[in-house]
Amino acid sequence: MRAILVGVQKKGETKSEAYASLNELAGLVEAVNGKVLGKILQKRDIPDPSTYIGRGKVEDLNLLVQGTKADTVVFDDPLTPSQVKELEKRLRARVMDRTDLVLEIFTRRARTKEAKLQVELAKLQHELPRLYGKGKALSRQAGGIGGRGPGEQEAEIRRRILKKRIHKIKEELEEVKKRRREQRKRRIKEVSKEGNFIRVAIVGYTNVGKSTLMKALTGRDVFKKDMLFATLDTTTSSRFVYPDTKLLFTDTVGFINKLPTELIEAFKATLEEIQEADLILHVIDATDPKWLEKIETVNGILKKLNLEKVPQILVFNKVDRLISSPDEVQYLDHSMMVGEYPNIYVSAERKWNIENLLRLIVETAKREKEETETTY
Ligand SMILES: Nc1nc2c(ncn2[C@@H]2O[C@H](COP(=O)(O)OP(=O)(O)OP(=O)(O)O)[C@@H](O)[C@H]2O)c(=O)[nH]1
Ligand SMILES: [Mg+2]
Repeated sequence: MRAILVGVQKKGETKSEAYASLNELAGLVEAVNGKVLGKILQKRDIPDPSTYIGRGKVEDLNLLVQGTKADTVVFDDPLTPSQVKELEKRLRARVMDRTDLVLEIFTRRARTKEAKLQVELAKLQHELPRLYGKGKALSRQAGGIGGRGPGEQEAEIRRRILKKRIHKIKEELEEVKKRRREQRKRRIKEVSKEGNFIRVAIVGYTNVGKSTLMKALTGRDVFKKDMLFATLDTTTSSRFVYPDTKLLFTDTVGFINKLPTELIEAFKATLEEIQEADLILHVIDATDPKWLEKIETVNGILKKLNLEKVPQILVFNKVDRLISSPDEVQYLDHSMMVGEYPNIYVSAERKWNIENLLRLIVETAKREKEETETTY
């Protein structure tokens, strides 16, 4: 993919915010091994109904596309099917939006049956409403006037097929959910025999080091890589902190800004695991200048999943890039204090401060438990 990126700076948005979003989009293009050849940003409050950006900007874009021999133009915001069609005609290149790109990455990364089903569901649910506009366009092409043209009939057939498949996948995912629930029940029954247990979900923006932290905490080698959305599957692993207290950790898929709703919906089966967690380890890349915005994005998605009430610990990771030894952690303390949750600095890769994190988890979970017990 040789891509040009297009973003729009909307009302109430600063130029640097709009550029940050475009830079992230560039990361998504690289995640499918694409190359970014140029970026265009337009200041605009209301999108043009037929081309999203203004007509003049489309001309600039066209020159850039032809000049760089780009084959794809990626828009940072959702486009309507007719906008895609119009833009493709004018630019003579493939046009896609952020959602298409994220779906593409997820499709490539999905390995297990469950992940594949969830991604397929998200794609179908993304496509379904788009078929409505398409039918009319196809009819006009075929010369149909009024009523239901041949294009619309074709779209209707496709819609019916999609709906059937969606239904089938949902049924299969229900089965998966049931199996997972039973697995969890069995697991909990097993561990409760051994004493106390605390369920901890590792959550955060993509590429912050969740899987690496999982490995540092439990020794379980889960797939980790310097790429967006390395993890699509939920894995649980455990570790004893005291002879009678076991921590159960769950590694999850990474979040991202403007994560398509279809994907959030589709991944609910996997993310159900977080629902039952006593505690969320919200992992943050301490070296990322945009860490505060990313905390907000993650919290926004947690809210959509009805998880905003689960207590958190904010884990600032990758501090080995900021300091040269774990002893210097004290110099970092309190500079990043945010909100009501406890904070801690760690390096998952170098295993710095992991023992303190374990202590903090136990303390926080205990305190939360006491608080809920006194409230009722
Ligand atoms: N320097 C440094 N790099 C780290 C640390 N923790 C993780 N990384 C690196 O960050 C990259 C992402 O790590 P992952 O553990 O895959 O991140 P993730 O949050 O699971 O990512 P997704 O599953 O893609 O959402 C990898 O290249 C890791 O080696 C750390 O403490 N220090
Ligand atoms: Mg991961």
